[in-house]
Amino acid sequence: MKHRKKPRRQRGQQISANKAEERKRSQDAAVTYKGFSPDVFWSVERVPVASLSADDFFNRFVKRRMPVVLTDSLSGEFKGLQRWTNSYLRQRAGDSFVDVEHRRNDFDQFGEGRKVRMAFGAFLDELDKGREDLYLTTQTIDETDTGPVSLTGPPVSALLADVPLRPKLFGHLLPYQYNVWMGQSRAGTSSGLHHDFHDNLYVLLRGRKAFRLYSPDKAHQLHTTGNVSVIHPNGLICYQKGIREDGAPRAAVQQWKLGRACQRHSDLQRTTSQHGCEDSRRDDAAIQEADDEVEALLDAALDGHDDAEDDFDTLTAEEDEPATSTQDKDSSRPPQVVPEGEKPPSFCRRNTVDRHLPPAPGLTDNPDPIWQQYHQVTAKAGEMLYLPASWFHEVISGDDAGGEEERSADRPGHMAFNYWFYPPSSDGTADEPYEDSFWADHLRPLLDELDKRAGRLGDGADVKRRKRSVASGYWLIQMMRGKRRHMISLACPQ
Ligand SMILES: O=C(O)CCC(=O)C(=O)O
Repeated sequence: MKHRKKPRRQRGQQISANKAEERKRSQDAAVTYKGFSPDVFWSVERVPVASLSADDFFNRFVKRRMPVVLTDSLSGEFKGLQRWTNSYLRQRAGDSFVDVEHRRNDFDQFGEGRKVRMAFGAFLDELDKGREDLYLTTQTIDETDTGPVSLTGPPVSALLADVPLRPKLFGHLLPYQYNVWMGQSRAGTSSGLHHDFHDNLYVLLRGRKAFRLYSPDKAHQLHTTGNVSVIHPNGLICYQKGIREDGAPRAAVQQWKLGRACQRHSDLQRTTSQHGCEDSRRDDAAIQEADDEVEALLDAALDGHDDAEDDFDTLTAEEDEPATSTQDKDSSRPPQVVPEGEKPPSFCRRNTVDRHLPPAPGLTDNPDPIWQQYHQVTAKAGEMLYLPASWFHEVISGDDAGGEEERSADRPGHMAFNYWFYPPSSDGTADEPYEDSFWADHLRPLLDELDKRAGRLGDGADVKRRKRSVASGYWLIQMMRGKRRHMISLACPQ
C-alpha cells in the first residue's frame, strides 16, 4: 500500500493549532466540575419555599449545584424583611456610614470600584429624590486566612433583629456574609457579568431583577479578567492553587489542625500528671499517640499533598510582606478592595448586555454565540434565587414595571438582601456538608456576637469552646528549616 503524503501545513498554522490544543488541554486539566451543567432548553425551576425542608433544599438543589427560584419567600422565617420601608430603615440604620457605588455617566458600570462614603440615611434621601446613579452593594469586611472578621457591615449590622442569621432552610450550611443591594433604575442597570466564591440566597424585596446565568464550566469561554487556576468539582473557581472546595486555604486548615492536635497534646499532659502510677503506662501511650498525630500533621503539611508547596509559599509570603488588601492576598476570595475603574478577576471582560458595543480590549468583535447562550430568569419582590458558588451571573436590576400607583412611595427602586454561604464539598451530605469543622469553629464566636447584638441568645453559648490555635505559620516554616523537634516542643509545651 502506498503511503499518502500528509498535506504540509503552513508553519504559522501549525503553531497556532498546537497552541490552541495546548490551551484547551491546560483548560481541561483544571476543570473537574461535577455539578449541573444545563443544555440550551433548561429553564430555572420555581418552587414554593414552604414546600421545601432543609434536606430537600440541599438534596434537590445545593448538592446538585442547580439554581432555583423559591417563591412566596417573605412569609415564615424571612417575614421580618417585610418591615424594610425607607422610613423604617432610616430610623434603624440611618446613622451608619456606607460605601456606595457611583456611576459617573451612562457608560460607567457598577462593580468597578467607584465608591462614595455617605450616611445610609443620606443615601435613602437621594433615592427618595429619584437619583439613579447610586447603588448600595456589598461592604468591605477585613479578612484573615480564617475568613472575614465579621459576617456583615453597615447597614445590615443595624438591622440584624429582622433577619434569621442561620435560616432553617440552610440546615447545616454556614453563612459567610450578609448584604443589602439597593438602587433605582427605570431602564434597568447591569451588575456586569461575574461569578462569586460562595453559594448565594438572594431575596428580592423591591423591584425586579433579571439574572443571566452560565454554569461554572463555561469559565474559559467567558473571558474573566483573572486567569482561572482550577474549577473544583462543586464548581468553585479559583485563581490560585491551595484553596479547598469550601473556600478554605489549605495552609490555614493545616495550622488549624495542628493547633487542635497540640491543644489535645497539652490537655493530655496536664490531666495525666494528676494521675497515679498505675495509670502511667496508659498515659504514656496516649501521649505517644498525640505526639504521633502532631508529627503526622507536620509531615502532611510538608509534603502530604500536591498543594503543599503553594501552602508554604503563601505562609512565607505572609511572613515577609503583609498583604495590603483582600484581593492582593488571595484572589480566590471575593474581591472587596478594587482599585477604581478596575474589574476584579472574577468579572468578565464583556457582558451579555454590551454585545452591540465595540469589543472589550483584547477581544475580537466576532459575535461569539456564547454571549446569547445564557439562561435568564426574572425574580420579583417576594421571590428568592438560590445560586451555587461560581455560577456566572449578570444581574439587570430595575424598578417595578407597574405604574406610579403600583409603587409604594416608601419602597422606591429595587432592593435585595442576600446570604452568601460557604459552598459544600461535592461529597458532602445535608447533615455534614463540609469536610471538617474548620469554618464552623471560625464562625461560632462571630455568630454569637451577632446574636448578642440582635438581642438573641447565642446558639454557641453552651458549646464548649476550643482554645485558640497555638500553631502558627512561623512554626511550620521553622520545620522546613530542619527544626522539627524543637518546633514540636514549642508547639506542645511540656
Ligand atoms: O444585585 C446585583 O446587582 C448583584 C448581585 C450579585 O451579584 C450577587 O448577589 O452576587
